[in-house]
Amino acid sequence: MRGTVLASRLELKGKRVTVIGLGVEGRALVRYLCGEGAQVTASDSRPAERLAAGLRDVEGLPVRLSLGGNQIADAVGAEVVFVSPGVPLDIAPLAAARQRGIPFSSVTRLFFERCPAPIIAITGSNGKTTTTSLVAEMLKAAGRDVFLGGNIGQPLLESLPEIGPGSWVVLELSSFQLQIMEQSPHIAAVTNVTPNHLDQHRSMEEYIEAKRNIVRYQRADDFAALGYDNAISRAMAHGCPARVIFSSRETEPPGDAAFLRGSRVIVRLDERESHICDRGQIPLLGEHNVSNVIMASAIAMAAGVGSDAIAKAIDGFRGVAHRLEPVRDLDGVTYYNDSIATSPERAVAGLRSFTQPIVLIAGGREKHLPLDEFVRTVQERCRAVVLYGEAAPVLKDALRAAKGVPVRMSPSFAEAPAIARGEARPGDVVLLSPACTSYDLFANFEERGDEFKRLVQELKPRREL
Ligand code: UMA
Repeated sequence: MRGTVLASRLELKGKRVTVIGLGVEGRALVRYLCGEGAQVTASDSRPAERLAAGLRDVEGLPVRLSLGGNQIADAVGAEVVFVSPGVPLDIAPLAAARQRGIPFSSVTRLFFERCPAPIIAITGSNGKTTTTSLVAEMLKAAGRDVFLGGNIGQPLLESLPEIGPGSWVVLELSSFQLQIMEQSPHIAAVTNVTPNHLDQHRSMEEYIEAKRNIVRYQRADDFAALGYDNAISRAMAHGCPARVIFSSRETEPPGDAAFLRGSRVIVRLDERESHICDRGQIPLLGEHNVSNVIMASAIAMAAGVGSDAIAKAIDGFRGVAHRLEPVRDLDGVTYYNDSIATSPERAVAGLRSFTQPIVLIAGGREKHLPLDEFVRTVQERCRAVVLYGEAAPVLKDALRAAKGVPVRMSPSFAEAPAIARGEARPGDVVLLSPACTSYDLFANFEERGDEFKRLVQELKPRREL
C-alpha cells in the first residue's frame, strides 16, 4: 500500500516490535521474536477468552499482551510492526503507523530474508494448496530435504535453524502474504488469478499487484511458472525478469512449457521434451487437478527433478484434506468434503469434478462475489441443494434461477448432512462445497470440514434405522 515503509534485514535484539494478530502466524512470530531477544507486544482485536487456545502457545514468554482491540498506541509505539495476513492494511493503527513512517514486516518477509535455502513459492486464486503439496512430494521423491509451509497452515520461521543451503523450501503464498514483499522466490508460480478476497483487498488491481510480487523481484536465473489458460497469470510473463515456463491444460504454449498432448502430460525445457505420465494415471478427481498436476510438473522440472520422481509422486498422491476429500460411502451415496471451496468459483470447480448427480451443501459467510456461474453449474449438475448459515437467504434468492433444482433450508450446519441424505439417491454424490467462508460458524474451513466429516460418520446405514 502506498506510503508503507518496509523493514529490511532487521536486527531484532532489543527492538521494540508489535505483532498485530495472534493467529497461527502471530503466535509463531511472537515465539521467534522473543527468541531473538526483541521486546514484543502482541495485539489482537479479540479478547483473551476468545483466544484461549492460542494464548497457551505464547504462555511464559516475555510478551506484553494487548487484547480486545488493536490499539493505535501499540502500533505507533513500536520500531517495527509485524502484520498478520488477515489484518487489513488500512485499519486505524496501521494507518497511524504508516503516517509516522514506522516500518512494516511480516512472517513471510522475515522468512525470505533469513532463509538460506532456495524457495519455491506458489500463489494463485485456485489450485495453490494442491500444487504446493504435489511439488513437495515430487522433491521428496527425488530425495531432497524439503520444508513445506506458508498459507497451507505452517509458518516456517521456527524451522529456520533446521533449514540449510542444501534444503528446499516449498511455500504456498496468499495475496495477503505477498502484499508487503520486496523479495521473490527462486521459483515462483502463479496458477491463475480470478476475483477473490475482494472483501479485504480494495480492488481487483490491488489483488493482482499483490500476486505479481511473487515474480516482480526475480532475477534472470530464476524461474516463473505461469498458468497459460488464465489471461491474468499469462500476462505476468510481460516484463517478468525470470525465465518463464507456461503451464496449460488447454493448449500447447510456446517455448518452455508444461501441457497435455493428447492424453500425455509433457514438460518441455530447453527444447527437450519429457513425458511425465498419462492423464488417466492422475489419481485426483477433476479437470482442475489435471491443471494442478501439469503446473506442479513444470515447477519440479525447473527445480531439476527428473520425470521418474515426478511421475512417482503423482501416482502416490491422494490429495489434500478438505479438497474434494472422500469421506464415506453410505447406502450407495458417496460423501465428499470440499470445505476449502470458500468462493462460488471454487464450488463450481468442485461441482464440475463429478459426473454423478450431486446433492450440494452450501452456505456460510458470503464474500459478495458474482453467483451467475455457480447458479448455472448447480442447474447443470445438482439434484438438490441444501443451504445453511448466514449466506443461506442470499444463495436461496440467487438459486431461484436454477429452475427445477429443489432448495432446502437447513436450520443448522449440524442438520445439513441428514437433510442432504434425504434428497440423495443411490449412485449420487453428497458434496459439501460451500461457496462461502466458514467464519459465520467456525474458526476456519478446516474446522468446518472436520465437523462435516464427524456428522457424516454419525449417519446410520438404512438397515440400522
Ligand atoms: N485480527 C486482528 N485484527 C484484525 C483482523 C484480525 O487482530 O483487524 C486477529 C484475529 O482476531 C485473529 C488473528 O488476527 O486472532 C488471525 O490472524 P490471520 O487472519 O492473519 O490468520 P492466521 O491464523 O495467522 O492464519 C494465516 C492465514 N490466514 C489468512 O490469510 C486469513 C492462514 O491462511 C495461513 O494458513 C496461516 O496464516 C499460516 O500462514 C488461511 C486462509 O484462509 C488458511 N487463507 C486464505 C485462503 O487460503 O484463501 C488467504
